[in-house]
Amino acid sequence: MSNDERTFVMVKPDGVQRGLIGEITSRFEHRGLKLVGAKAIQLDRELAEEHYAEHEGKPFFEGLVDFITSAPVFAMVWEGKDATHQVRRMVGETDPAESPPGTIRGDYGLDLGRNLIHASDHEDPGSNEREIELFFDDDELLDYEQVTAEWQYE
Ligand code: IDP
Repeated sequence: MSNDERTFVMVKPDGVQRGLIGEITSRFEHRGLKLVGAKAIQLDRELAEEHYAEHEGKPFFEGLVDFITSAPVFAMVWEGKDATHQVRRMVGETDPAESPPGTIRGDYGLDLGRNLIHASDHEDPGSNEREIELFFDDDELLDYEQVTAEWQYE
């Protein structure tokens, strides 16, 4: 398994408004993942609808697009061993009420429609790369050595 898998993560408007960007980001830093891209952006409906295209037609779709475009989000790309799967484990279940304490949604959320964070789905192969491409240009992503790598990987 390579140590350079990249995954897409986004603090949603509720996380940004509640001042949780730092709390959430520090979890990925402390885990040893490498930050290779980050930006605060305001999503427009076109990008939001494309990002959530798989949910089009579902009863919550319009509300989800309204919510995700209602205020800025903080988009990131994290890199590391098994990054997509490991980040999803740290995020928890889709519904914060079902997410165990210790996960981001389980520690900071209570309601399905305000679950703080998006992360690429490890059960949907290629979703990480598709989402990174949708949100970031190539020249917004960094390529650098993490000086702690030899203390994190055998
Ligand atoms: P995920 O964010 O855990 O990957 P998905 O099933 O891909 O979950 O759903 C995308 C987002 O849509 C969820 O994070 C949540 O914000 C919203 N969502 C999903 N299911 C419902 C629902 O039944 N009611 C309201 N919002 C929902």
